[in-house]
Formats: sequence, C-alpha cells, structure tokens
Amino acid sequence: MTRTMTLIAPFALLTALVVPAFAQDAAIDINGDGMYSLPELQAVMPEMSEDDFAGLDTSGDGVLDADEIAVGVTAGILPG
Ligand SMILES: [Ca+2]
Ligand SMILES: [Ca+2]
Repeated sequence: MTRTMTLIAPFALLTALVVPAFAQDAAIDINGDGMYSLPELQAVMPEMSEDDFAGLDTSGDGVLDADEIAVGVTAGILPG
C-alpha cells in the first residue's frame, strides 16, 4: 500500500495540478482541436521558439498534446 502510493502520487499531482491549468485553456487552443500548435503557443508566449517547440514535441507530430504540455510545464518551459 505504502509503496504503491509512493509510485503513483507524483503522477497524480501532475495530472491534477499541472495539466489543467495550461492544457485546458481554450483561449490558447485557437482551432479547438485539443492540441497546441506552435502558432497557438506563440500567440500567448511570443518567446516560444521553434527549437523549444520541437524539444517539447516528443511524438514529432507537429502539435503538443496534454502529455507533452505537462512535460514542458514540469521542465519550466511552459507556465503552470
Ligand atoms: Ca489547436
Ligand atoms: Ca506531439
């Protein structure tokens, strides 16, 4: 029980606190597809560079999904 909690808790915190604050911001997701493209992010974060974006887009599909956003927030690249 204790061991399971230790493994799960950090991820639960990320999901509960970090993802919703940024990834559910409809003002950022301009086209409403649930993903964040570089132009959408640059609209609110002009300092976001193509290199920053490429580094976050670990799946390489050209957009950031909620998981990739969460990684960026944890890394301090995106606001939480
Ligand atoms: Ca979008
Ligand atoms: Ca991606």
